[in-house]
Amino acid sequence: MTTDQGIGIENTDDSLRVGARGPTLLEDFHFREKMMRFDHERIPERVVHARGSAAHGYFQVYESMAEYSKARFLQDPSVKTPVFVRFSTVAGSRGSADTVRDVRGFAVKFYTEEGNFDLVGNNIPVFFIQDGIKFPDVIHAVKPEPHHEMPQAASAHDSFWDFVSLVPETAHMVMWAMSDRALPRSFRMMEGFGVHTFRLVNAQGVSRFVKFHWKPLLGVASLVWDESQKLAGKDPDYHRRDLWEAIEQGDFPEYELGVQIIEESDVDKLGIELLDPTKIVPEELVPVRRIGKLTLNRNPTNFFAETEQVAFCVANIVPGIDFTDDPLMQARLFSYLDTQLTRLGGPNFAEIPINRPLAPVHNHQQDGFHRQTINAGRANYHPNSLGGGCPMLSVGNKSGFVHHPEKLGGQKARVRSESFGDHFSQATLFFRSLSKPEQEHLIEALLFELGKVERKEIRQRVVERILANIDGELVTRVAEGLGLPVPRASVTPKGKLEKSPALSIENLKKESIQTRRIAALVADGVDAAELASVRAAIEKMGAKVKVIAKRLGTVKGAGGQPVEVDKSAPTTASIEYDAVFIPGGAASVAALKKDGDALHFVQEAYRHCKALGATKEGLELLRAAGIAVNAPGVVATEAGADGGAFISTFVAAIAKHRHWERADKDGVPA
Ligand code: HDD
Repeated sequence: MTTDQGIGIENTDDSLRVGARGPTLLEDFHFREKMMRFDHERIPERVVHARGSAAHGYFQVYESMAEYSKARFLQDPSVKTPVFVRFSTVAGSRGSADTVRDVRGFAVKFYTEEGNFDLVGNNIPVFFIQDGIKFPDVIHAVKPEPHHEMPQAASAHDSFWDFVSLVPETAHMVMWAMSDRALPRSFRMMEGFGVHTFRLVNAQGVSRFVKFHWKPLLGVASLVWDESQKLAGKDPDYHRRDLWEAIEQGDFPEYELGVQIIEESDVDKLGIELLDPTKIVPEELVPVRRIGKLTLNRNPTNFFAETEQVAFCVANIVPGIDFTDDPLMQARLFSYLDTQLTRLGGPNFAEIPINRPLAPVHNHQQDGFHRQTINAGRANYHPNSLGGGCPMLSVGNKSGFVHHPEKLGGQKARVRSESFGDHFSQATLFFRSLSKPEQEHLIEALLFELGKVERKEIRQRVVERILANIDGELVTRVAEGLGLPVPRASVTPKGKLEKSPALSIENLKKESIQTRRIAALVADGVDAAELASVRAAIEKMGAKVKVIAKRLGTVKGAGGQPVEVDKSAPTTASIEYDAVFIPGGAASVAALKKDGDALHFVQEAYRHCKALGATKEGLELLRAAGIAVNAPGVVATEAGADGGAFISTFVAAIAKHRHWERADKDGVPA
């Protein structure tokens, strides 16, 4: 151990003092340095997306994209481009819970040979507003209210809904934010979107419009609201832990990069304003082509140095990709650079290790707080002869960034194009594309959020001015649920599609149980052989089984053999698992039936529509919990698992993720 000056430290536990009980000496340079450093450990958190978790990995393109883009990292399938990816919530502060209802950030920094490319996206493909000049307004409205700094990490309050009710361009994103998309099961199981329309530009200078997508290979899955709220208390780090553990266990999260490429000449035919970030291009109109894969395979070494200090910037771009005139994007080009000055304390943040490009940096930038580079020589200007003209412009080797020479003309004015005027048709498309259970969840979310709004006129305005323009059933159910008069719906869907199946999570599931967590409830007397065989079969398919008992240590199997316990009941809960298994064993099940925690565990899992499996006496625990053993997603067999269809049926039930069709779930308490 040394001081910051490299001087060896022989004692760091006692300050330097006069006599064993006397005062501390000012001379104690080690104490002063240690305390000074501690006193200044905090930096301002991000003004949005303060809470995040990140991982290292790499990106590989499947085949050369030279036809569309000259970006070097999109040319050669054998090249692995290093990446750093940060996932985040938007509204909460650094210490808030992971599972709140919110948009999730999905920011990817590609360290390409040609410099850094940052794709700073979200898990929702549209945004609340059309012009970045309104960003401070929407964020002020959604963040805790200024007079009492409440509520934390939640949109269920007056100022957010006041804003929504007065700004109809929020309608589409509000539908997404109230849907299950805002409650991801895991960062590994959510889509990502670049949101804006970008350009891809090839070596011939031909530009095409592009929308970027991230498609998780594990499929898309969400939590339910009751579960999310409980998780926020039981494990506020639920998503962070999930990402960390998956990578530690070698279950590397993977996402395919998708592109929707649109020829400039096809824009009019498409009939969608590509510069409006409140609009999607439905995948049914322009298919998503999967062009490469992102793999996250290494956890950060130090949270602060990497996850906290990483600075993403929409303006970090490489030749072959370019911006558009989307007014939200244009504002972002400024904001991300600017915000780091306060957050990272000066203009040299690109020199922090996590932000440094792998590509060499040569320019005349100099000085400023925290400068690391030691510029050599006398010439810190261009052009110069004293430095031999260095650094040379990137002209000869064609690697210099040349902005796409878009032709522009017009009058200077603060105006919004009429083509940005349709605020509701895609909100309607989104709602109508959801499955019935997803629609139910969305309605329940609105009843929760608006139910928390104190001012009646705000609730009424949201219903009348926003929801009434989206869907008749939606506005009726919400108005009735809030005890408000039902306004007449006035819905005029304009798009080419009635529905876009790609918008429904139900269509984005993967028939796999890979990385799912299954709880096995046991007590002394458990049928250990049965537990072991079911566990082995499930784990062979990539899921993880955790044995849960009242206490840590071991329980006695029916034949006397010890069974290792992974988690004690007080330290865990059903909400941390995707499914529950109750093995037989008369004494074990008799004990569980008398155990309130065990009954609550299965009832809660049932209410959250998770798969439940039980064999032999295990069925009695279900019955004691008031659960029908033939309910959807309940896989129960009086016989043992061996030789029967139990395993395959249970695995299929887990792969379905949730069994929304359980009509009687309200009859089971939890
Ligand atoms: Fe933003 C952070 C995503 C609109 C201004 N934003 C931030 C992060 C993500 C996004 C993922 C966290 C990056 C990280 O992990 O460090 N933001 C989006 C998306 C938007 C969007 C997908 C709409 C398409 N943002 C947006 C606008 C503005 C900003 C319109 C301002 C004009 N965003 C910021 C910021 C942040 C930020 C204030 C805070 C911390 C940071 O940049 O580094 O500059």
